[in-house]
Amino acid sequence: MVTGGKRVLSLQDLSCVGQCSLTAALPVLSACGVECCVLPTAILSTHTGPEFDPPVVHPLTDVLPAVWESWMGQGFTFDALALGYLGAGAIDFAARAVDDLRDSAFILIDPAMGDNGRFYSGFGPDYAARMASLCSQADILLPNLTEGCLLLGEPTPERYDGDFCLRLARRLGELGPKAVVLTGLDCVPGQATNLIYHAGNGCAVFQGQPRLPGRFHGTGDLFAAALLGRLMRGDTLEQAAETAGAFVAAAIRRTGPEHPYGVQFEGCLGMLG
Ligand code: PXL
Repeated sequence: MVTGGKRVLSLQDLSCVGQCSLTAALPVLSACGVECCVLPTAILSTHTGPEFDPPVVHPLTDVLPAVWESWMGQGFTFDALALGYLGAGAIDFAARAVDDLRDSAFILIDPAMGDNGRFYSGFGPDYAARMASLCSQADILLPNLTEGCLLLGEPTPERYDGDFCLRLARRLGELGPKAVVLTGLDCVPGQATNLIYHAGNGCAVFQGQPRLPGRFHGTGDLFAAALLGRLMRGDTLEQAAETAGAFVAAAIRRTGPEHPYGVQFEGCLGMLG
C-alpha cells in the first residue's frame, strides 16, 4: 500500500545497545511505512538500566544547532516531530525544534524522564518544569504515571484508581496539549491500562492489555513510535493506541528470560504495516 510519503523526525538519544529510543523508533516507524529521520541528542554505550554497567555517555548538544541550521537552510520539512529521552542537556534545543516546527508538524512529546515514582538519573525538577512548559505545544503528550506526576510537581501514588488517572489526565490537559495518553497504568487488576484523553472535548477512553509479569525496558519508546507511525498512516488516536498496545504486548510475550535488557520486538513488526 502507498503511504503518502510521511516523514517524521525522531529527536532522542541513541543508546547503542538496549532496544530503546532511536534503535526502537527507526525500525518501528519504517515498519509502519513512514520515513524516520533521526537527530540523536546523545550517544550512550547502552541505556541506563540496571542490566548494564553505567553507560559511556557522549552528549551531542554542541552539534545539534549546526545540524538544525543546515536542515532549515535546505528547507527540510517534517510531518511530525517526536521527542523522547533527550538527556538533560538537550531540552533547550528541543524547545527550539518544537518552536520551529509547531506550525507545520504534528508534535508528539514523550516527556521521558522517570519511572517507578522516580526521576531517571541525571534528571530533576528543573527538567520537569522545562518539559511542562513545552507540553503546551504538543498535539499528543505521552507520559507514564510517574512522568505525569513529575510534570505536575507531585509525588507518584503507589496505589490509585481510574478516577485518579482521569483527574491526572485532565490536569495534564490544562498544560495545553491537545491530547494526553497516559501509559502503563496499574488501575485495573490484571491489566496494563492506557488512558486516552482529548483535552478539547474532555472525551476519555481506557484501553487495556493483559498485564504480563516482569518489567521491560524500552516498551514506552516502542509504544510511542508505533502510535505515531499508525497516526501517520491515518489511524484515529484510539485505533493507533490499540495497535501500538497490541504490538508491545506481543513483543513482551516473545521476549525470553535470557534477554533481560529490552523486548524482542523484531518478529512483531509485521503487525504495524
Ligand atoms: O526507554 C527510555 C530510555 C531511553 N534512553 C535511555 C534510557 C531510558 C530509560 O531508562 O536510559 C538512555
